[in-house]
Amino acid sequence: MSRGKFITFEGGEGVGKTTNVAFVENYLKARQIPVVVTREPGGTALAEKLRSLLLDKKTELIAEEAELLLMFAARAQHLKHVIEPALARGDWVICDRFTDATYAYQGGGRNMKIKTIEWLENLVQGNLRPDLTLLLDAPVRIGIERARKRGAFDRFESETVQFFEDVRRAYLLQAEINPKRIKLIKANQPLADVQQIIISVLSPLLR
Ligand code: T5A
Repeated sequence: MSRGKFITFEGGEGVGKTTNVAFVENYLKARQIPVVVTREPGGTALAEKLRSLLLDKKTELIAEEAELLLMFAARAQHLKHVIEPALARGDWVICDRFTDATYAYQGGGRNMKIKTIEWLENLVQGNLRPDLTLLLDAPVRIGIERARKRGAFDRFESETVQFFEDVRRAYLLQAEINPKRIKLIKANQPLADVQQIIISVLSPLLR
């Protein structure tokens, strides 16, 4: 049994990650590929509790260091109990956000040191990195408009436009640093066109 592939979706608020995670899930299932769909922060009972704390606007003011550590605490649980076992049994894992989000939000948005994030990444993940990351990119305004239609904002969605500009810049930098792994896809085009590009990016992994 060969190891499964690990695919992550990334991007700012409302760019279409969840929509396209479902699209790829159906696309792979139609090809008889066993798929586990999951998300971060979250994916296990404990990690989902941490997600609720992290997203809840009513949680006490969270120190930046605590936010960073809670993201990696949730990730450690998720890797150990969901992602690693799934990949080991040959399933593909599609994850809605992963560590690039930490570089973007805690690194870019909160200005935490990249070296610290790298250190935690190595501690929690060892050598594990996604096989493919689909970075959906759109102007901040478009993502916020799409997310707004969904209703009340969570703790992150309530941040300033400047915060999201910083997040976007950090994501684009991640793509520049990791051009083999991260495929940048323009998300401000019709969904059918976005999904056509996603299929073309996925196809080398299917061979
Ligand atoms: N976080 C997370 C960190 O700070 N650090 C970390 O390490 C991690 C892992 C998680 C929050 O946690 C933070 C970042 C986040 O703020 P989340 O729920 O995963 O939150 O992230 P959100 O971005 O809030 O998720 P959204 O559901 O808002 O955005 P999606 O999933 O990108 O967007 P989606 O698919 O729900 O689409 C939004 C709307 O747009 C439409 C869809 O139909 C939907 O209505 N749409 C399009 N419309 C037109 N054209 C297209 N091409 C479209 N694509 C989608």
